[in-house]
Amino acid sequence: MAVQDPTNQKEFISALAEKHGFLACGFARAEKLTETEPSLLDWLNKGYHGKMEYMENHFQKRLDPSLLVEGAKTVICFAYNYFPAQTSTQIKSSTIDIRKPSDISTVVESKTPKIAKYAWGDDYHHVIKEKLFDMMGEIQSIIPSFEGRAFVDSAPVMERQWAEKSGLGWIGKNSLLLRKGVGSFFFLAEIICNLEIEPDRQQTDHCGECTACIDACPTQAIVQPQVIDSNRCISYLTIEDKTWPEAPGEAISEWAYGCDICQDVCPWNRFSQPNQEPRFVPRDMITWDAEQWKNVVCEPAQIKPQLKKSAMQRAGLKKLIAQIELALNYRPD
Ligand code: B12
Ligand code: SF4
Ligand code: SF4
Repeated sequence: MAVQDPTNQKEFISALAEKHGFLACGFARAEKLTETEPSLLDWLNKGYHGKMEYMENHFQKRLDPSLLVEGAKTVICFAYNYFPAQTSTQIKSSTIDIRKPSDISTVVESKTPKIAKYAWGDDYHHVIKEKLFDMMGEIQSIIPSFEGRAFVDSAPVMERQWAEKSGLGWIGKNSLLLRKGVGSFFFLAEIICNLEIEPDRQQTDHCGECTACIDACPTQAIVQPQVIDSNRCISYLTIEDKTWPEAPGEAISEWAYGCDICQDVCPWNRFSQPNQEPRFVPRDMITWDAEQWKNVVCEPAQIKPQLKKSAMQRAGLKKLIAQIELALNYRPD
């Protein structure tokens, strides 16, 4: 059968990815990430993972896909756009320069608590997992010997390293995967499988002399190019650190959940195009004014319908409300 020819398998899977709305798909050989081992160890030893203890687990599995999926030969990497249409309309219809730290957010969410764009719609874990499962079914029906597992932010997989290896883009100084002509507002996902498929070529780095993300980070969390100290990162504090903010909390920014600053300022994100995913249509709260947010602080139950199927549930209601209150009280120097 024609699809058993390696080149055709690649074309077939790439076409499936396109059909399911992925903006890109790339292939890497499922070998151990030997060159990443010392820097991962260093990152953990410095405590840059903060209280995310799960990052300390499965050290070898994190580096070696064959320990995660028996018989793994190829890591198929996917990128799925989440850049919201609202924001892009604002950019295109005005004189905003998204290389400046606060511009996108200023227009869309002026004086209101900010929420990272990745969380404006339904939880991506569910949306993308569903697509990966559908694709695996379709692959198996054409290639019966296919065996694999799907991942999206759900297991010890170094997703940006695999995406870089598979030619999807390069790891920028903000540590995120950037793609030429696209930017970084996309999720990463993988299928690790037993098919032997010709790997794609790794792309070159296109950050050049730019340091916009490092300069704009309000908490100096990008301690050196590509290295994030989570303890300082607003995204970590507002999503992952269950003990933050300690009462009485001190406002550090207007971000109530996540942080997009090191992406908003990146010149490559000028190329961002609105996503086409119906389930990523933003919740109403994205357009709430300060009064509506203040009402939520008084009556937290009001926000519950907005959190249905949302990734924001990860923070927990109590933490989220505390962060909304802090963000409302934030006064820049
Ligand atoms: C833990 C985690 C976080 C943590 C830590 C961030 C980080 N950069 O690691 C926190 C909570 C802070 C976080 C925040 C965000 N995250 Co996050 N996160 C993850 C997760 C689950 C694991 C990442 C990981 O393995 N980190 C561990 C460290 C060791 O990895 P590393 O950064 O690659 O570390 C390398 C460097 O430090 C370097 N290094 C170390 N020392 C040295 C020295 C030198 C000289 C050099 C050159 C390099 C170097 O080597 C290390 C190993 O390769 C991934 C999903 C996944 N499974 O991959 C999502 C993921 C990276 N996150 C994602 C997103 C969207 C975000 C946010 C944008 C969300 C938001 N808007 O708030 C922010 C962005 C913050 C930022 N600038 O990174 C997306 C990124 C998509 C993309 N286009 O890249 C991912 C891939 C999830 C997904 N499936 O889409 N995240
Ligand atoms: S997400 Fe925000 S706080 Fe974290 S590194 Fe980027 S700009 Fe800094
Ligand atoms: S802002 Fe500049 S340095 Fe940072 S990731 Fe984008 S291009 Fe690279």
